[in-house]
Amino acid sequence: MSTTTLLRDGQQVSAYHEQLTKQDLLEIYRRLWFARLFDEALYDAKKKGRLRRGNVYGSRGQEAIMVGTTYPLHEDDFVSPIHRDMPVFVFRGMRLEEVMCQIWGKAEAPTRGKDSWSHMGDISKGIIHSTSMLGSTIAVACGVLWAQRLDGRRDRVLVAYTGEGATATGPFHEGLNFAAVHKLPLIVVVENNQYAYSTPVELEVPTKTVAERALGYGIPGYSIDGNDVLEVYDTMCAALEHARAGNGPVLIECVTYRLQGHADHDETRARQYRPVEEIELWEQRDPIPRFRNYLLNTGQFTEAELPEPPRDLVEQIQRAIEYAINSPDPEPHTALEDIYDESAGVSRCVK
Ligand SMILES: Cc1ncc(C[n+]2csc(CCOP(=O)(O)OP(=O)(O)O)c2C)c(N)n1
Repeated sequence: MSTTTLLRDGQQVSAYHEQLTKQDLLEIYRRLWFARLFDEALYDAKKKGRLRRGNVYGSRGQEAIMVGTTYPLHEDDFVSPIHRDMPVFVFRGMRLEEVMCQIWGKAEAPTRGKDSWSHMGDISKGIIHSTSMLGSTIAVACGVLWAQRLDGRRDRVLVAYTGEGATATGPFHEGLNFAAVHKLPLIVVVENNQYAYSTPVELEVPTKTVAERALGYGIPGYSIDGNDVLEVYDTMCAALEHARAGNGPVLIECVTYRLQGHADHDETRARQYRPVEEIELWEQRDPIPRFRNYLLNTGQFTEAELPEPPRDLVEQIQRAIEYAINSPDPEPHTALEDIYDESAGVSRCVK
C-alpha cells in the first residue's frame, strides 16, 4: 500500500543548505535585500506620483519564499510567479529594466504596454505567465508539463506560486488532481500570508494547514516557516529531488505574513481588518534580520560584510526605474499587434 508523506511545521528534511558556500550565502542575503528594495522603490514611486499606471502588490515580509524557492532551480526549470513575486522574474534571468518597463507600461516591455505588473512571461527563460484568474495557474502549469512530456522531457520542473486564498478555487484542485494522477513534476508553492485581500485564512481553508490539501491527492505536503530562507531552501531541494525522480507533484505551504495591505491602495492600518499587534508580531519575524543574525551568530560573516541595505542594489533599482520612466510609450497602432498567433492560422479579430 502506498503511503502519503505529510510533513508539518518544518519537520526535518535534510540540511541541504550545509552545502552552500560563503558566496552562496552572501548571494542569498543580497537577493533578500533586492526583493525588499524593489518593493520599497515601487511603493515610493507610486506615492510620489512617478508611477501612474496599475497598482503595486508588495511582497514585504515574503522575500524568503522567492529567494529560497528559486535558488536551487536548474537553468531550464519553469516558474510561474504571481503578483507578489516580481523579483522572481529577475532571479530567473529577465533584465531589471525590462521588468520596470512592464510595470510602467512601456514599449520595451514583454507585453509592449498591453498589460502591467506580473501579467507577462518569457518562454525562452522558462517564465510562464500566471493567470489573473486565481488558481488557474495550476491548470496552465499542467498543460506546460504535459507538453514537455510529449516532447520526452520529464525532469524539467515547474514551480507554480499561489496564495492560500487561491487554493480555495476550483482550477487549483482540478490542476493538482491532474498533476498527481499523471505524476507531473510540479511544485506548488503556497504563500500563506494569512489574508486573501481582507479575507482571513480561516474563512478560506477549513484545515489546520494548507499543506493538508495534499492528502486528497496522495502527494507530499509541507507546511514550513516561510520567513526562514534556509528552511524554504531545504524543503525546495527535497521537493525538487522528489519531482525530478518522477514521483509527481509536491505542495509546499510557506507560512508567512503580508506586512502591507493587499496593494498600495489598501491601507490596512486605517481599515482595521487586522490588529496592529498582529502586524507588530510578524515584523519581529522579518526574514532579512533573521537571516542576517544567523550569518553573524554562526560566525560566518562580519557586520561589515552584511550591509543594511547593500547600497549598490538601491542604485541598481533606481537606475532601472529612471530607465523605464524615460523609455518610449508604445505606439497606438501596436495595440492590435501580438493579440493572436497568426502563424497558427488564426485570423486577427480587429473589431
Ligand atoms: C478568481 C479570482 N477572484 C478574485 C480575484 C481578485 N484578486 C486578486 S488577488 C486577490 C487576493 C488573493 O489572495 P491570495 O490567493 O491569498 O494571495 P495574496 O494576494 O494574499 O498573496 C483577489 C481576491 C482574482 N484575480 N481572481
